[in-house]
Amino acid sequence: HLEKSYEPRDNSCTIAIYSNNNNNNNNYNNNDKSELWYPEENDRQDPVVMARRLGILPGGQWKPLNCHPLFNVAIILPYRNRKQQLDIFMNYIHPFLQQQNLDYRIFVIEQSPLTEFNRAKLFNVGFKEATKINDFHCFIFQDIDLIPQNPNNIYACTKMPRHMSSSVNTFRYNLPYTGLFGGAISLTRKQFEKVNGFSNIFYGWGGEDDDFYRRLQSRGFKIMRFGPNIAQYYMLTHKKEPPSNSRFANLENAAKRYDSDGLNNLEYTVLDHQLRPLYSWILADV
Ligand code: NGS
Repeated sequence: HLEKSYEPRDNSCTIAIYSNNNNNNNNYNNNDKSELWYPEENDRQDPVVMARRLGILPGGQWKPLNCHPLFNVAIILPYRNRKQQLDIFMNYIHPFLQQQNLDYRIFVIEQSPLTEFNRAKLFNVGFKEATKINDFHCFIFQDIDLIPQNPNNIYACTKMPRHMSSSVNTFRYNLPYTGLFGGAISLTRKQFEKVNGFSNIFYGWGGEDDDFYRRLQSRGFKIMRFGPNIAQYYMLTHKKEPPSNSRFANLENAAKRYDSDGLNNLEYTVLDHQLRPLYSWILADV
């Protein structure tokens, strides 16, 4: 069900499927941790050294050179004030994406201080800015505290929007509720545009992902998930944010805002940007 970004050719890259999946058995096997990665909180490398070693171009871009990639992906990461987690994430994600033979680029969208964090709006900003740079076919919107553990969890798009992180260690690898669409998700550019992106009004913690799920439903999208053995993530530990007071009120009138609140009324200022060794950094006032 993968949506290819490029026409397949004779020398198209293959997608490696790893051994713990070869038995065609999608039943979750709690004991089979053979291919799973467990991040260490000290796993960090010098970014310049890492970029050189892995052949990553400035701004966190890479594509395979020995075969023709099939997938062209922008990874959008909202960010503020979590330097250590960002380092750990970069340390794991580049080798992970390279194993999958993707043509990818990583964007870190940092929110300027003073206003409350607005995860959803930062995703919209990342989408807009990435789209200016390149004709990305597929977008991954994800939090930096989530490390994908199974190399088969491909960072590409599917025919329907995909919830990628349905199996997280902090939920004992169970999905807490069917409508959860937070953590890590993938959508094609077209799918994202069709729902007018995320709502811009969710300042503070919670609800923005639920709103987005309803947007998808209202536009007739069914979401998909890979099996729980593939969709496994390890969440880096941090203090829980207090939930926002406005989130339920915002959700209540969600349906009225789908067409007027999102990509089409997005306002922000880019205060600064840099091509850092492992990612493109954008500082935005939202
Ligand atoms: C719901 C939140 C979502 C959030 C989910 C999981 O209650 O935004 O919990 O959160 N919805 C509202 O607050 C309305 S988690 O346990 O992963 O921190 O994504």
